[in-house]
Amino acid sequence: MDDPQPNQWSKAIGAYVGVLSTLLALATAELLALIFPGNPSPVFGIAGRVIDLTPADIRENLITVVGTNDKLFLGIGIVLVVLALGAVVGTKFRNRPESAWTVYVILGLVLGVIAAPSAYILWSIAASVIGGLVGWAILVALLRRRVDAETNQQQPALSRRGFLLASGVVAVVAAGGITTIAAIRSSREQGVERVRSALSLPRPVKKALPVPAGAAVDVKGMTPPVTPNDDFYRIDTALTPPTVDVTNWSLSISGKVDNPFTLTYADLMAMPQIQKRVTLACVSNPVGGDLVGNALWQGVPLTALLDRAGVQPGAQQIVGESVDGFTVAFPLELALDGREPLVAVGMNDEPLPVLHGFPARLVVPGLYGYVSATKWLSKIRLTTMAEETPFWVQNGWIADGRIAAASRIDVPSSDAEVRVGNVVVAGRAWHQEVAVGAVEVSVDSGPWQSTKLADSMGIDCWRLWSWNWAATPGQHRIEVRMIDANGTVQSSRRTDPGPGPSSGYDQIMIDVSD
Ligand SMILES: Nc1nc2c(c(=O)[nH]1)N[C@H]1C(S)=C(S)[C@@H](COP(=O)(O)O)O[C@H]1N2
Ligand SMILES: [Mo]
Repeated sequence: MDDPQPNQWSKAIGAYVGVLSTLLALATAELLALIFPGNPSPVFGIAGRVIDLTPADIRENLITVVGTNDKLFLGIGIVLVVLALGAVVGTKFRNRPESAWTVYVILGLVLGVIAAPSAYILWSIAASVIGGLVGWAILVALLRRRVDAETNQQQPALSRRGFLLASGVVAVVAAGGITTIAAIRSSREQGVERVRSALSLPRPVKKALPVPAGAAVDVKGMTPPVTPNDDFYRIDTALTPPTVDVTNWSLSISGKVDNPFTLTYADLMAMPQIQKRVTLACVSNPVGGDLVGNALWQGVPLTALLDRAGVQPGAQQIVGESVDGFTVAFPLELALDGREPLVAVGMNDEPLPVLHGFPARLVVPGLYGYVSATKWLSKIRLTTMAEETPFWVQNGWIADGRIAAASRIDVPSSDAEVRVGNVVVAGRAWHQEVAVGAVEVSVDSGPWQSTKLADSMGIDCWRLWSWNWAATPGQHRIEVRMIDANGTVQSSRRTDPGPGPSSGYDQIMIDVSD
């Protein structure tokens, strides 16, 4: 085989150096982002915009998508795109790297603007442009050319050895920088976790009733009445959960109020707190899905904050904004109809876990998370409907976020080995606002049969149910449906989530052996 053409070699070297230069540019910008106000990370910022701008046809799955480790792939994808751009720039400018500076500055500017968290655009631009200039300096240092005095021809300023050595050093520095960034990020997370675990919740002025012993269904594999924090589903747009320093955190109440005010964490902790057990659900939960959890929340009643602020007559909705700029909104009247929304600081007798919104979040009984449950809460605003459209509604989800009637089968799981005879079928049902009236099951499209409801934990919570099935050999299909306290049967129309909640009966297929 012949040697590759010299020109192809120089292209490959240009691409390689271009990749190295953008890797170091990104590492520099990310490192600066850790120090700069607002922590304007280019990679996480761009990922946030990608999530915001995802087109309508994939929008339906958006909430669940960002709830999984697809976020990691999004981050890696963004880095790869930037490195690919670097390869192109390195190839194009391999013989005149000095003049590439405009490209690096423009790329830095564009990235900085796109990635900017709302209030920190200048810091974001500064981080990306400085990163870009460092990348350019690397390109120049490695690809610089000089004119040979004897032949009067251009040739690389670095010897082959010098080039290998220098590019090796750059690669090591970039790898070291990225490791450092990861280490700083994780130590920040641990720092917040240390602060959080040292905190304790004040004694509530009103405690929730204890969970009745009969609220559980005692069968192997069945969901407990209250979801432990580690098992509670997590859905949000945050690539990494915001790490909030409680000594600097504050919560402001503003907009159409007479007396806008701001609370520190200490202020909030000093206010009378109550406990409430509430089932939180995600609108993108498919039929039979797991994006629902029941916890004991502790916090300050939202109405206490509204009373202190003095809501003006023109106010129509409550907007909750997080430290990372995510917003939800729900009608003011739903906060005032007695359902007792909370600014929650505690979850199952612990300070709110970081993943679930530390230091404070909104919890509004009966409303889906996407319209109500702002985690890492920093601002509450009273506005008119026209003034502000919340995040998920901008993304096509319906504005009415009341939780629909739903039921599901938890056991047996579809892959369970089931023998002929008595089999316990059990699950959960919920219809906050109205309450569960009855749960029925049907085997192989046979008649609907009543199940036994476990004790209620209150209308804001799901209710467990169970049914003794005399299982016969063969394959069977079991369906479940809920009838609410008003006698309304849950909708049987099968729909997927988006732009509203899913509907239809959950079912399992079971193979029963002799
Ligand atoms: N800051 C912030 N809060 C948020 C979200 C988010 O993306 N960012 N997602 C909401 C959605 S869609 C749901 S269903 C709930 C989920 O809360 P959890 O993760 O504690 O279960 O949080 C809500 N609060
Ligand atoms: Mo959600």
